[in-house]
Amino acid sequence: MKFVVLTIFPEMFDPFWDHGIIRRAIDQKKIFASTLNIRDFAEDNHQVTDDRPYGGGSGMVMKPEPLSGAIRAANRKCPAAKTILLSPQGRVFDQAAANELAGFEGLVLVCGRYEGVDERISHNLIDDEISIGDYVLTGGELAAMVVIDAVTRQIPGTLGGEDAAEKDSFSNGLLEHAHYTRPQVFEGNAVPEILLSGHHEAIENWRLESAMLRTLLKRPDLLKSKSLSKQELDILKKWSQRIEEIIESYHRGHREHRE
Ligand code: 4FV
Repeated sequence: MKFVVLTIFPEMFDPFWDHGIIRRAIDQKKIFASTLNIRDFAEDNHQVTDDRPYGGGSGMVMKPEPLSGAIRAANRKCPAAKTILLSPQGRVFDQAAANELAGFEGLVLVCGRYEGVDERISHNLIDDEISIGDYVLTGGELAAMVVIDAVTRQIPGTLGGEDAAEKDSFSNGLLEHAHYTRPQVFEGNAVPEILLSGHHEAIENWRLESAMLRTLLKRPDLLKSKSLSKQELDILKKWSQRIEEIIESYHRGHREHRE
C-alpha cells in the first residue's frame, strides 16, 4: 500500500511515520509513505497556495493551480491510487471504509487548509471525499493520519498476529470484549476466573457475551443494525428471559405486598 499525502505542512507527518505500528509497517515495507508539499506546486515565487473567496466573506480558499499540480504529480507517482479529499463534506469514515480502502494499491490523501479547497478541484481531480466526523478541523492532516492509521491496521501482517484485525471492534459489528492482564488482582479487583481457566471455548463464549453486553450498554445502535448469529441471538434471549423474570418477581412482590 502506497500513501501519498498532499499538504502544506509535511513536517506534521514526520513523528507519525516514526512511531509504533506505522513505523514498523514502513520498516517491513508493508506500506510506502510519502508527502508532497503543495507549496512546491505554486506557480508564483512566493509559493502562494491560498486566495480570497470569490463573492467575499471571511477566510481564504486553497487555490486550484498548486493543488492540481500536486495531485497530478502524485498520480504520476502512483497511477493506480485512489485520490481522496479529506473534508467535512465527505462520507463519514468507519471500519467498513477502512477495510474497503485497504484493498487499493495506493491512496493519495489531499489535506485542505483555510476554509477549504476550490470546488473545481473536487469536481475534476478527486475520486472520493471522506470526513472523519461532523466537526470542523483547522486542516485535513489529522484526518489523513486517522485514515492512514486505520487502513494500515487492515493490511495483513502489520498487527503482528495475522488475525488480530479480525478480532477488532466493529469487525464483527460489536464493540470489543473486556481485556485484562497481570496482576490477577488489582486494588482488590480480580480478573474473571474464566479467563484463567485455559478453557478456550468457554473463554470465547465469555468474550462474546462481554462484547455483546458492552455493545448493548454503550452502542445499542450497532446491535440493531447487526445481522445476529444464532449464538448471539441466544445470548440476547437469555438476557431478556432474565429481565422478564426480574420484572415478574417485582410484580409478584408488589401483589403479595398489597394482599
Ligand atoms: C475534516 C473533517 C475537516 C475543513 C476546512 C480543514 C477542515 C479545513 N476533514 N474530516 N471533519 N477539514 O474538518 O476530514 O480546510
